[in-house]
Amino acid sequence: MDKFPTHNKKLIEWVKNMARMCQPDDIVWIDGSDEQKQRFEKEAIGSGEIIQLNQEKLPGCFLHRTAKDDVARTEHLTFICTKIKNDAGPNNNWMTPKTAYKKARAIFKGSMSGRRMYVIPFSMGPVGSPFSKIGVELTDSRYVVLNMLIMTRAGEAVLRQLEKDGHFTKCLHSKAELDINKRLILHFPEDNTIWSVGSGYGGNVLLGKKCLSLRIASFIARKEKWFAEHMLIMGIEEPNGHVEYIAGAFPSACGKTNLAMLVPPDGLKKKGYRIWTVGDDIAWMRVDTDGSLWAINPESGFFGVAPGTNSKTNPNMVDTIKKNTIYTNVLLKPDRTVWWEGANGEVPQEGVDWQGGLWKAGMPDDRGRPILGAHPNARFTAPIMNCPTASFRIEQHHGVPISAIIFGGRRQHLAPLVYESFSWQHGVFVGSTMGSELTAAQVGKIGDVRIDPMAMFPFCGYNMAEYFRHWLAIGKRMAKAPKIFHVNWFRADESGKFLWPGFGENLRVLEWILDRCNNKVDALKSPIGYIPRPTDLDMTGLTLANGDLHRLLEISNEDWLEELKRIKKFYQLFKEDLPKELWQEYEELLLRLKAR
Ligand code: GTP
Ligand code: SPV
Ligand code: MN
Repeated sequence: MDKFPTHNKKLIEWVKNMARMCQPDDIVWIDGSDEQKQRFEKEAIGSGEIIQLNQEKLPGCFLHRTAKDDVARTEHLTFICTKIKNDAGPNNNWMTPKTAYKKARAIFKGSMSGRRMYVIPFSMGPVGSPFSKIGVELTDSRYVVLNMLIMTRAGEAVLRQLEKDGHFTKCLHSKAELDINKRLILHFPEDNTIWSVGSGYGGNVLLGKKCLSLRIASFIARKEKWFAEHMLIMGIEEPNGHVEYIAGAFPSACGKTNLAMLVPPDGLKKKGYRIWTVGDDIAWMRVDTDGSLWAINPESGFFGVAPGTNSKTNPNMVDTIKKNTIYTNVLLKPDRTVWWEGANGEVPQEGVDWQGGLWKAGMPDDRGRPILGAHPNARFTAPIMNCPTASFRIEQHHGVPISAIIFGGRRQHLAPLVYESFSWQHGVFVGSTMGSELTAAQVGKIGDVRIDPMAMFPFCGYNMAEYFRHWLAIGKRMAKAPKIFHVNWFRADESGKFLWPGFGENLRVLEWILDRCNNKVDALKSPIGYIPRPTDLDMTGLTLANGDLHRLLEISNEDWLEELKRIKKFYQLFKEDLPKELWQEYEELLLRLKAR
C-alpha cells in the first residue's frame, strides 16, 4: 500500500487499472516538492526531452521541441464522447464512449512500457476553494509533469484534499508513438474522464487546461449553474484605489494574454491607471449572493504565444519569462538564450530552429520564403506569480466581481473597434455570432473566417445550443449582470495594415467600456449596438492617420447583411435546438439594418 500515498480507494483502483493497460515500468507520484522537480529536470535534460538554457541569463529556464506535426491543438482528432450524439452537438466531433474507449485502448495498450508513469494530483483553482476542481493526470511525459507543475497547483496538498472530497477528473495521457495517425483527444463528460494519446503538444496534453477547465468544466458548469469560459480576467485600478474587473473572450492567438497585462500608453499615464492580471486564458464565473458575477482563474501559469512578444507589445510578459520558464518550439541562439520572430533585439545571425536544424537569418525554403526560427505557435510556460502585474486576488477563493464581459475576434473587415450590446440577451447574440480569422493556434487554413461563439467553439463540452440557453438563463439570475461588449483590434485597411495600434492603446477602449458601465458617458445607437462618439475616446498622445478613427468605427450595412447570411447558416446547424431568443435577436438586427 505504501506505493500509494493516498487512502482514496477510487483513485488507487483507477491508477492500478490504467497501469495494467499502459504497462509502465514504474509509477511515481508527484508531490510538488522542489527537490522532486529538480530531479525530473535533470532526468529530462539527460534524456534530451528538454535543453537547459543559459542559467545566468535565463535561470530555471528550458527549451523543448515537439514533433513537426505536433505543434498545435488538433481539433479534428478531438472528440466529445457522450451516449447520445446530440448531447455533444454539431459543434463537436463525436463518438460513443464505447467506440472511443475501444479505439484508444488499442493505442494505450503497452504504450508506457520502458517508461515511467507519473501520477499528478492537481487542483484547478486554489487548493480547498469551494470553486476549485481536482484532477489527476497520469502521463508518461516528463515535459507534461514539468508544465503541469507551473500551470496548476499540483502535489501533496491536493492529495490531502482528495482524502476529504473523493471527486476528481480522471485524466490519462500517453505520448505513445507521437504518431498523428494514432492521436486521439477524447472527453467523456458523463464519466468525468479525459483520455489523450499520441501527442506531446500543450493544449492536447496539459489536461488541466482546455480539456478539463473548459470542455469537462463547461459540462459540469451547466449542471451546477456557473460558467467555464475561454476568457482573460483583468483589473483596472483608478488612482483612488478603486479596481474594476473585466473578463474577455477572444479566440486562440487573438490577444487575451496581451490585454490581461497591458501597459497604459504614455498619453494616459497622467490618469494613473494600474493594471492587475488575474488570468489570461480561462475564467470560471458564478453568480454570488450579491447578484454579481464573480470570477476565478483556475490556472496558476501562462501558456502563451511567443512570436510577437517583445518589450513594446508586452513588457510585463518579457519580465515574466526571464526565469523558471519552459520554452517550446522557439529558436536556440549560440549563447543558449532564445529568440522568436518579433522578439527583442536584433535578428540573430544563426541558431538552431524549432525543428532542431541549423538556421541562418533569411535562409529561404524551397519556395524562396525565409525559414522561420520559431514556430508561429511557439509557446512559453511561466508561473503567473512571475508577472509584475499579477493580482493579489489570484489566491483568494472568492475571485473578483466582473463589471463587463468583452467578446472579440480577429476581423480585418466588418466589426468596429468597439460596440456595446443593447441588453444581456442581445449580448448573448453578439457572443454567439462572433467571427474570427483562423490563426496558427489551430490546425487549419490561416485567415479563413469561422464563427467562434464566445471563443468557445473548440472548447464547449456539449451541444452549443444548450450552452447558449445556459448563457440566457444565467443572465436572468443576476441582479447586477455585467454589460456585454464586442471589440476588434484587428481592423485593417485595403493593404492589410492594422488601423488600430492595439496593445497598450487598447486601454483607451477599456476606459470607454468602464465609463459605459458606470453611466458616465453617452453613446451613439447603431443597428448592431451602441458605439462611441469619436470624441468620447481619450486619444491624448495618439495620432491616427486622417479618417482612420472614423473607419475603425464604421458600420457597413451591406457587409453586415452579408454577415447575417453566415450567421444564419451557423444557427441552422443547431436546428430546432437553438434558443428562439437568438433567432429573435437575428430578426431584429436584420430589420434594423434594412431600416437604415
Ligand atoms: P491563446 O493563448 O492561444 O488563447 O492566445 P491569446 O488570445 O492569449 O493571444 P495573445 O495575447 O498571445 O496574442 C496572440 C497574437 O496576437 C500575438 O502575436 C500578439 O502579438 C497579437 N496581438 C495581441 N494583441 C494585439 C493587438 O491589440 N493588436 C494587434 N495588432 N495584435 C495583437
Ligand atoms: C489556445 O489555443 O487557446 C491556447 C493554447 O491557449 S492551448 O493550450 O494549446 O490550447
Ligand atoms: Mn487559449
